[in-house]
Amino acid sequence: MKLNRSNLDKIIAASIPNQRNLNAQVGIVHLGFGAFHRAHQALITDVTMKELGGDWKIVGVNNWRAAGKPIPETGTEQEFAQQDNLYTVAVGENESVSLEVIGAVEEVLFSNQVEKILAYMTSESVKIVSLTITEKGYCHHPSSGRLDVNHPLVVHDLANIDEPHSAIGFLVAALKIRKEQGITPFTPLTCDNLPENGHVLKQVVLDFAEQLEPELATWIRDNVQFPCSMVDRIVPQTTEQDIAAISKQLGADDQCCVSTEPFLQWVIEDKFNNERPLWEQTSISNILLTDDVIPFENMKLRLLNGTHSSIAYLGYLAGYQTVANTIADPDFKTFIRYLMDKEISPSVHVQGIDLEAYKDQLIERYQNTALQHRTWQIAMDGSQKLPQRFLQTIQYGVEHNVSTPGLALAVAAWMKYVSGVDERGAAIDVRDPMASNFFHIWQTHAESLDEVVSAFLKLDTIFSAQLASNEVFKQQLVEYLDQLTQLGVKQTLQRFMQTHSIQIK
Ligand code: NAI
Ligand code: CS2
Repeated sequence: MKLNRSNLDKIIAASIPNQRNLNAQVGIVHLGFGAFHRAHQALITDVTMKELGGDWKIVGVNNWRAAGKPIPETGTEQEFAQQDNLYTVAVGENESVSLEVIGAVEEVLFSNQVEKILAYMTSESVKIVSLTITEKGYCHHPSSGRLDVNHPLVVHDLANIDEPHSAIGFLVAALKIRKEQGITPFTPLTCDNLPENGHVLKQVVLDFAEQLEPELATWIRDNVQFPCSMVDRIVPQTTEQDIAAISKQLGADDQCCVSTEPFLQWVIEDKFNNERPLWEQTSISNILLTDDVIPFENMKLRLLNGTHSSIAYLGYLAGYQTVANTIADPDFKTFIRYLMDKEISPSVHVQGIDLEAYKDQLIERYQNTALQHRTWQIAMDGSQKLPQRFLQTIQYGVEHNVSTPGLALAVAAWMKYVSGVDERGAAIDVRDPMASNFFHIWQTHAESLDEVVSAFLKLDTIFSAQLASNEVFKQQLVEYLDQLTQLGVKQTLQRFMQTHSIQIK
């Protein structure tokens, strides 16, 4: 039996949509209709319509062209259509899994269906265009936050604004039409893991518009709000095993399901051009509208994502395939908690949060065996992630006399990881827009780790000038890279904890 509208009444193993969300009108376009959006914003909006009503159905767009993937013959977009745009969110905690069938989606489009996408994005009924396009989707330089005007997608879209390939191109093309037709702008709402994500999105949109049509840039600057938001829910890429297990539990075939954890959090800057769903008035807790998201972003990007990436690089190199497997190793669990307590927490200043309880909960979340969250998946796109996950915390430490050798070890593990060879000599499938740069560095300087580190520190889209010229940081990188190469991860961690008198828990 297929999951679709005609079979909904046969589904007994899950909560199912009601007529309010099934029959609502479109109010949101989402660019980057991936696993996270389906388990977080789309689910929250689904509950909002179920409980409070409102026309907030979602049109999802998968920017496969921008992602460098061929347009698939089959895949999410077509399989959504075959399921009447219904899908299941499986919420798992260790042995227990509960299912929610989501009815918030109107349709899912390929990114080459430009006319249809722009028709939705320029419709007065669409009040929000949200994004989860991955850090690399912003076509920006992570160290400066400015648009990379030489990015192939940006070059294409500036010359073909009526046929955009990038998410930024789609946003500017749609805002241009809304300006010309006197239609109130939508609110671009970024839900990506970037510090001050709304400010980053505004900057790259303005940089793009300035290149295209300066008066459009002025109009956007004066009329369009770009709220920041902090988003949190661990949502691994869906595997074939997930699809089989969820379909079996559901009692219907669902090719578009996702698996996630019970925890979710969404902190949103209350700065919208237009109406929005009343997400914070639903039965879902941990949704906050506020004037200042940045302290919450710093807390999450540094304490969760900083330790997530540490687990990813150190865990993968040590041979651990998942977060849960890695954190089950006492050496790793102790090191990760040390990072949280001694190196990252001093840079986190957020009101109204019990940070000790938050960190305890993070460790529990990592231990959740219901999620097969691969270290390989988290390890991807490090060139876009390192600044906000490691480097800004290290920079804070330099400025505030907080020693961060553990984070330097994590950066060294990243450098080792992107060499493309693990400590057993096996090849690593490195996914990163700058992967070729990293391979070139290792091929050119493999004889001298000092030269490898110096070459990496010259990558100014990743490392700020201050950090690149910090001799203590550089020496730490050379020392740990040498230890990782000579001793492997486990012994390096054990030596680190002996040196710093850290008791294994
Ligand atoms: P995913 O791989 O399932 O989906 C990524 C989406 O981004 C796809 O629709 C893809 O077409 C699009 N995309 C990829 N590269 C692009 C580009 N260069 N330009 C435009 N679109 C592009 O990944 P998932 O899990 O949905 O995560 C997406 C983002 O959501 C993450 O990068 C992160 O910023 C944020 N996020 C993810 C969480 C998670 O646990 N998965 C949790 C919190 C935030
Ligand atoms: C992960 C994040 O893949 C990654 O980089 O660290 O997607 C992480 O799962 C989320 O930020 C959790 O909210």
